[in-house]
Amino acid sequence: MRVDAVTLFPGMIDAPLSESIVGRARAEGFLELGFVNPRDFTEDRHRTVDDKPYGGGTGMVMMAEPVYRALKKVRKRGSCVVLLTPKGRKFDQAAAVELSKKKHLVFICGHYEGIDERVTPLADMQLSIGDYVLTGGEPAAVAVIDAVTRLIPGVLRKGDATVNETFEGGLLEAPHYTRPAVWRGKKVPEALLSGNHRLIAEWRRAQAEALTSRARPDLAAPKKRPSPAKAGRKPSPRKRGRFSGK
Ligand code: 6GU
Repeated sequence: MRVDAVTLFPGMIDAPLSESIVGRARAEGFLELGFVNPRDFTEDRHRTVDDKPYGGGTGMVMMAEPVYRALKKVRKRGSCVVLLTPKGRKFDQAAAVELSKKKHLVFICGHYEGIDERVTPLADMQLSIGDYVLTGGEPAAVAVIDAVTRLIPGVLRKGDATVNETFEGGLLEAPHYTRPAVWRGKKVPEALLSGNHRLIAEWRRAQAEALTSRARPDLAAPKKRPSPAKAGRKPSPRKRGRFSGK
């Protein structure tokens, strides 16, 4: 797969994606990652890429023309252009699977307060990695490219399997353990030491279900609309999840 990133800060993407499994995928040619910098498509002496927002307000806005020219340089027929923005559709495993089937992805990374709105129609899709604000789209591009790369056939070796993992089948993964069998008085669950593969599979399934309903009730519950009688009521405390501050 070919991926290009339109970014003012290529190092923010290149460096983290040079390590570990994605670094190896690049070295072995499963992923070709390129960068194009809007600053290289400016014509003024200061190589200006941003300007003050019309209508006033804080921060700077990335200018449309340098981004447009950078995109034009890398976009081909069949490219899928993804704009990274907190206003986008929430990135999840299903989106990663969808993107992993494309031949060429182009990520546009905004910085400062965002990009001139007139470039948004150039994108086929807008993605956000969650409900929080980053300094720019680059860390989001890293997350998305990482999640997509590991789905490219051949990138993961046997033993790094993508089956039975978290979010496949809508469940979190059962906990993992490795040697020693007793560590500082804490034992590995009996079922995992049994050597009985059916028992182990059943234990993992039960753990995954229990963990998911505790930690992520939103994943566990088949999406149900509240009955009219319950509408507007708070969920019972137990259903609010383990990271809800309780
Ligand atoms: Cl894609 N960009 C920025 N700037 N912030 C984000 C984001 C993207 N996703 C979540 N927060």
